[in-house]
Amino acid sequence: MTDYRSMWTELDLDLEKHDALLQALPGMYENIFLSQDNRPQAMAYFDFVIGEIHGLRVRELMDHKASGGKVIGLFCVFVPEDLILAAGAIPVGLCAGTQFSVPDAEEVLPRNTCALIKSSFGFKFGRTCPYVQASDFVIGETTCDGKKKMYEILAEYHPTYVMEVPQKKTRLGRELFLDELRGLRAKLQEESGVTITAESLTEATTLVEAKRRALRRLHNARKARPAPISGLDALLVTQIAFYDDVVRFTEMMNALCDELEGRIASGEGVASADAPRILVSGSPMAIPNWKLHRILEDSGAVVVGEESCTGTRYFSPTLAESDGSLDAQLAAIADRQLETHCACFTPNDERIDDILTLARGWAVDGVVHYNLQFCHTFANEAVKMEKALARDDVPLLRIETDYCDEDMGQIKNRVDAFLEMIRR
Ligand code: BJ8
Repeated sequence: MTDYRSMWTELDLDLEKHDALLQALPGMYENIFLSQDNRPQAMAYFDFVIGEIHGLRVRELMDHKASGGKVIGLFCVFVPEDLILAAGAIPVGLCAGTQFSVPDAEEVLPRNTCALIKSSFGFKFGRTCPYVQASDFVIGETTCDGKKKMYEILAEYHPTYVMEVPQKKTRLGRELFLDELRGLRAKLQEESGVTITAESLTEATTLVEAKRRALRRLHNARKARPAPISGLDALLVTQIAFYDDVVRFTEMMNALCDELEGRIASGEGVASADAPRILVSGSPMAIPNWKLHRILEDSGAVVVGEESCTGTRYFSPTLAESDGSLDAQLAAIADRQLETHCACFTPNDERIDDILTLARGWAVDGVVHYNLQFCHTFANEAVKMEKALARDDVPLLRIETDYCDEDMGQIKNRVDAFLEMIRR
């Protein structure tokens, strides 16, 4: 086992707290992931990545910095990874999914803030995340109110740049966003000393599109009955997509998909063919938030899709072909990003359409709407969604929770009752 202590010291981590965090992970991972039956063999790579979550990947980032490159932290899928890669920098997702860092955040942020925001901020404030410590700066965005106000406070502790995301998918909204992308390009160039050219952007978008294609391939494999992979494993690889090396990740994803397609051809699955098929929709589940999937799959369901930013909203929108000029490529990126149907938009009926399409195409028996407490945008949108699903006769369960374990028993009871109703 490599000793990374000197690297963590160099990153100014709070070593005592960080040790406590790392000690909790292996047992939890073993219980949740390694205990699953009939996992695809190609998951071994992703298990390795998690085993090295604060080790090898962080070492790679530090080596990149030592050779003059930049590392940039992100919190939202609206910030385009391709533009960052085109500046010779490495993007890493910093949205966090653990209760561990929430108490630190609550020393500063209002308690009635969503757990994702508190967990992300708490990692910086408590100096327990090597990724934020390794980042030269972070890029926030004006999506929900909680996030955009948190960035103002975060800026007191870490270099922070905020780009504006429009509230409406209108022509003016698109122009505003395109202008923000130009501003982001200028910022990236200034920080990295690298000029983003048409060629470097094409190279970067090709890599990122290949990663998205591999994620879509996995998503399509989950249409099969029986499901060839658990929802837990599918969620895990999507979470890893936010911080792993883009080329290596894509290669490993395609190896996983080869195996899954072989399983589909031979009728092999991870659950019985009559296991209730569930679509999870709503707030993103940042690593290591596996709470709802674990409850659902422990109760005998199989999760076949995630309509979330750790799911379809991350990889489904495709990048249109352009004439290859820098302007046209930026416009194509703007168009693609604005196809992300986040609840921060108004109106946002396209998201309801997406959920209905997924429910039909993935032969879903029920939808579970996952809402982080104090996330008002998704909570309000669930009202419309409930009506739309009722019209299509698709059962819906609405779960509102945070990162604590205390309500797991209560959620399990509700999930059991929901699955029982589906089975009947
Ligand atoms: S594009 S979903 S990643 S903003 S859960 S912090 S919305 S209060 S994460 Fe998101 Fe971008 Fe939208 Fe996706 Fe606020 Fe809600 Fe918390 Fe959220």
